[in-house]
Amino acid sequence: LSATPAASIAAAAGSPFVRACRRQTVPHTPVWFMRQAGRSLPEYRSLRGDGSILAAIADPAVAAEATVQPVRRYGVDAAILFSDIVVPVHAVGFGVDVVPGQGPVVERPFRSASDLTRLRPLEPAVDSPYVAEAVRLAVAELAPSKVPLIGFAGAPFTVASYLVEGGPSRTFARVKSLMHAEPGLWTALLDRLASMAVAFLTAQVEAGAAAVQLFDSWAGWLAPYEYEQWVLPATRQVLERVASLGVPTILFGVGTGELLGLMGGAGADVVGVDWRVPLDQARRRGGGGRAVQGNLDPALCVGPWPVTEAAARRVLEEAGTEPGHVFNLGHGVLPETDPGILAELVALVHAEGRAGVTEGGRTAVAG
Ligand code: 1CP
Repeated sequence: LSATPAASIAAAAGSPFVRACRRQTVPHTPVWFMRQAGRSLPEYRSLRGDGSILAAIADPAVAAEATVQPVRRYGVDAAILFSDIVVPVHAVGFGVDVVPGQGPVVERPFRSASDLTRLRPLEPAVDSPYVAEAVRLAVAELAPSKVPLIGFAGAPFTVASYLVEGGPSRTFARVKSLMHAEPGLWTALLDRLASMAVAFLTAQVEAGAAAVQLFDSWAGWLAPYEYEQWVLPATRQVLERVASLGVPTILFGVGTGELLGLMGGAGADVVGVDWRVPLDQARRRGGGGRAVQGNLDPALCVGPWPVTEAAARRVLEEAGTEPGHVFNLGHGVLPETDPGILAELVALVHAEGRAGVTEGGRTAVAG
């Protein structure tokens, strides 16, 4: 492990991905895919076998290899750490497991003030040292290709939704009830989760992550007033505290069309957008001043290729020519996706993307 974390972050500053996050000119539109490491890759399935995902995450060599696989396979412009949004709460012993085919499941859901005692502050070096180790291994592996690594955490609301609901939910009825009925307890819960997210992200950046994404996947199930009053303050707190680390920040959620103005003001450099809002409108709703990330419908990546191609060209058209577009899907890669289609998609985005793209990569990187 030669390069120091600070050196790898400095090197990443010239990458198309980091430059696009900062709305600088780029030699080509950068692209990566949420859930790019996963079941759509045969090499991932053979690496993982049938073991628990939390065990794979806790094995730095396995986690680093799963992180790097999609870069080799697809030629994407960024890797994302192989981990999960429930790792910090698992690491402090809240009692979370990740069940195959289902997702996070909580043994004793969060119901009352006494449950706060099960959410002590995260000490990454003690509670989850394998995360920083996986970052260091992946960053060392990626160094020759100069591909930056994205660290991530779950945003306070989305992590709270699993703790309160006890698992994946379609209605979010319990978590909304807690928020409305017990605002004091709700705020205390979100404060704890915000501090854990800051600690988790800081450890990843200190180990060499060159950008961070905050996943507020289920924020779109809230009305704007609920988001503004009960979710945005804790989210903003995470983003503001992480901003001092000096790496770009991305805030993403699904179904957030009505929240994009609020999310644009949360403090992230980049706002992630799902497929429901065309990127030109998303840029306006985000209030300007932010880069956008997205937003090809993952369902249209299942193929056939002409379907994917036409939809991807539409996204590139809507992204326009202003700097500040990171191409991605509107949510995670579906397991049934053909890896060959994603590889073709990367080539198409590199050839046809126009947002902030200057002729000749060298002048672009100097600009
Ligand atoms: O055993 C398995 O393979 C289960 C599938 C799986 C994987 C591959 C889970 C369970 N987590 C992960 C890894 C993971 N999780 C990554 C790294 C892989 C990559 O992106 O390349 C990331 C970024 C996450 C983040 C995550 N976990 C989110 C935010 C992203 C999103 O999809 O919105 C969420 C909501 C989770 C919870 C979770 N973990 C796993 C599942 C199936 C779910 C979703 C459950 C639900 O629908 O509520």
